[in-house]
Amino acid sequence: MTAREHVTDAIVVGAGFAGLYQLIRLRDLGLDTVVLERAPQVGGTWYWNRYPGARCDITSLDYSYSFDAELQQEWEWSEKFATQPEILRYAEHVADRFDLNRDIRFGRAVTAARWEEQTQTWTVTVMPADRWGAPQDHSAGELYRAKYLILAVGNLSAAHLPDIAGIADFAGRSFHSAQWPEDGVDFTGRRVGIIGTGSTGIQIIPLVAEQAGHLTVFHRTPNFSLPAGNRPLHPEEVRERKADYPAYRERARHSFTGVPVPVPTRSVFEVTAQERERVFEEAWESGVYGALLASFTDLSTDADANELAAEFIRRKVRSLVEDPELAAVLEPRGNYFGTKRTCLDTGYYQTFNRPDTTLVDLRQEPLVRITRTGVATEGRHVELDDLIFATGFDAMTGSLLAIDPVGRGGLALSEAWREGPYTFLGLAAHDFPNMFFITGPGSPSVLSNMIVSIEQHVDWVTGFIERAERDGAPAMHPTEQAQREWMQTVHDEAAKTLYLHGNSWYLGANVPGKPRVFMPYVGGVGQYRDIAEREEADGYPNWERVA
Ligand code: NA7
Repeated sequence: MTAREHVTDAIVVGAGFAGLYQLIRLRDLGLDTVVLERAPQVGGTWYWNRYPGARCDITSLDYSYSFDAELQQEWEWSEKFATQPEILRYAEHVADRFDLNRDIRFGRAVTAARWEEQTQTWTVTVMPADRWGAPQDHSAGELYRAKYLILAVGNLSAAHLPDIAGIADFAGRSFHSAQWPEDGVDFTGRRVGIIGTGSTGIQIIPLVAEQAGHLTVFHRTPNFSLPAGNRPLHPEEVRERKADYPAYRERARHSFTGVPVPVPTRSVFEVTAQERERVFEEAWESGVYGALLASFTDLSTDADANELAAEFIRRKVRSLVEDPELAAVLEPRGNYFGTKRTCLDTGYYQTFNRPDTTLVDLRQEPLVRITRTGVATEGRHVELDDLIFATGFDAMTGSLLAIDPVGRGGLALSEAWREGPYTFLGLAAHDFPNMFFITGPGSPSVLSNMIVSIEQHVDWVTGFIERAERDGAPAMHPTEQAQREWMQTVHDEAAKTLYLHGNSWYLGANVPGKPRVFMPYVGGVGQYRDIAEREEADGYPNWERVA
């Protein structure tokens, strides 16, 4: 391969919300920056996840950038929870408004990154991407070289297709939720099957049920889902929020999840059963991410307290699903409430009251194989025209390890992370100088309002680079000790909670063979921000120059 080479100061991988903001901030520093993006346009996860019903589970007035006062005043959200097309339009608006596209190379899949000891730069290999973002045409590769490499590749961007026997045999149409055709899919009159009832499946199911001739849901673990209570935004509430934005955003930055819900002060055991019910009911109705889990101090830490909330939700499911046998399948069990990301739905449970929707309980009749014409379980064969996989992601590490950067001494990230990810603050890794993660493992990002975390990480990394540039741009990485201690902190924070007991993608539990390590920092975005700011104020004591 004779590759063309481009030299810049910084390379950002990914043009989602993290990459876009990082480009803006690096331009502020006067650095020549290029963004490499495998999709044909900006948006990241909001470009790929175009399945029916795709929405954010954080309210639109929260899930938006705060860095520019005019931007947040001028943009108008239409609903409490924005749809994927609206969020994508917002990303496009930001790209236009700040003239970002001129520094973004679209349709480029990054296939490798290597630290060159001699020149103290990163060399990144890029191939043209196919319509799903995969590299193609290896003869047309390019090389990019820069002092700084920032991986803004997202946490939920490596689609996971389970290893089910016969998966390639299916002769009908099949779709993964995160690789949805750009022009949509018409299911009218068709026999559709869906595997996966996480946040994604729970959004897809009610809409496909409405359109399909018949929908069969292959259901394994029942998740906790709360009503989103979605609705158009009232002009008055928008006006109020916009007037209060500076103070509100500041509260969000120092809150636990990046959404400033009231901090609980009471144990669930301190109140009467009547009061408990009232508080749970209010949180259930609020449609605010994290509200029910944060309604008492001990729901995430005490198994008995958690069970009270879990049982409240099971009662709700029983009241929403008419057939008691179906309700029993759907009642969330097997994980503590909140240890997997709680789903928000619009009419999910009610969908199972439809005569044209069938629920197949894979715990009673395990899935045997996919055939040419449908899905076989131990109990039946379901004939299908279309099959949807809402089976999630190789989360948090999947898209980083797909690039598998090679750092000092030829050390590959996959080797350094053989037993699970090691980072300092989720922002950088020892032996990978001048390379940064935005929302990396070890940061609170996936437990938070992602945009609040993204802005914090990008600002921090920008501050770090600004200081490095002032100091003559030395190659820096976090010390091995700091990294070890941070991962211990991440584990210790999780061990105070019930999170370690959930079979979640936070733990890598959804991908066979993945190291079972709890990856996000659960101490909250406010506490995390304090730690990161102290590191900066103290002059980065946990970093060292590479020799
Ligand atoms: P999730 O939450 O990882 O859900 C994946 C779903 O797919 C879940 O119901 C799984 O069941 C199911 N699954 C996966 N493999 C299989 C097999 N082999 N057989 C049957 N069922 C299977 O992914 P989502 O896309 O819904 O959500 C990811 C995040 O995106 C979400 O947390 C939000 O933050 C946004 P299981 O639970 O493993 O029994």
